[in-house]
Amino acid sequence: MSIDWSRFVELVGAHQKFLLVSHIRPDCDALGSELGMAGILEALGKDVKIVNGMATPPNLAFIDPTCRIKVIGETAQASDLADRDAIMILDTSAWQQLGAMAEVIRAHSAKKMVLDHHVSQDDLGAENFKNTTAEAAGRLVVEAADALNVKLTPEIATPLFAAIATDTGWYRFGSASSNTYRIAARLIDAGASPSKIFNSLYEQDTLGRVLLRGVILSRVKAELGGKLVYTHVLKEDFTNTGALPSDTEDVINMALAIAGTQFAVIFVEQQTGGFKLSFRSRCAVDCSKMAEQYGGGGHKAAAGAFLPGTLADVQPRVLDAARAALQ
Ligand SMILES: [Mn+2]
Repeated sequence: MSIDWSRFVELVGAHQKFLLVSHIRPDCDALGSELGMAGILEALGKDVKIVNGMATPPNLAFIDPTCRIKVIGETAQASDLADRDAIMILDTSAWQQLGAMAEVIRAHSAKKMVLDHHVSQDDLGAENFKNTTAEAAGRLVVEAADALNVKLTPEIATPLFAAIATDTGWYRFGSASSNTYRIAARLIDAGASPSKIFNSLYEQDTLGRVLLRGVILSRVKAELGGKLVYTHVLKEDFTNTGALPSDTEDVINMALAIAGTQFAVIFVEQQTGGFKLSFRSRCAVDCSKMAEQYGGGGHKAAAGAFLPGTLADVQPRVLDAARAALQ
């Protein structure tokens, strides 16, 4: 599916006041694509506003150093956007993903355009510029810059490098092709600093988070010749290390990185008691089926559930089920 860039160029040329929007729970591809596109349109003399349905999360604030991305109902109102003659929706094509901006877009008479790489698609009343084979929306924004003959500056290249980096797991997923690396090289030449971006994205842990990770990893046990690994974290671990409940994210994936591991479980004690279970699978065992036994759910490769009780109550039951599934 290739994009008709000549039509895109025609539409950009025909409009002057742009509103850029992306999805709720904004990630780096959403925000980076908006900021990159804003820089491109401004290089062409356009007036650009960026407003989302949800605030930029604190860990991604670095990408928007001048805080130009606004939030509807908080730092921007629908009445501020009445003068826009074009709305460009980036990195989503679904009403549900637009949050409170969906209402603003529906009610607005501006020309609407979508620039996206997702398969799912609603009729947003827009002209669609979609390439579902693209590894990131940010890559489509680079193509837009080329089509519009806009030179990449550090302000444009930096958020776009971050956008493509995050959607490709720092250029390592199967979606990252040799072309992805060519685009990355161009963005670096234009002023993006991979080391600074990596540091901002992935080297901002708190001491508590690192200490908690150490506690959890020190408790990892392996069974069935290493196929099954599991660990746990208790309420007191959070107070002892100064970590937050959200600091347990990703630790389960570290356990799954042990060679030969096929199934991993982490038992996380909740502040109000009981345990949250997270399952990860790299084999035929379906995590969602495991989780459903305990009233939870998820996907084949990753799922979660909650069980009341102490570790001594919960752990043997779940491990027996995991052992049975793996044998
Ligand atoms: Mn994306």
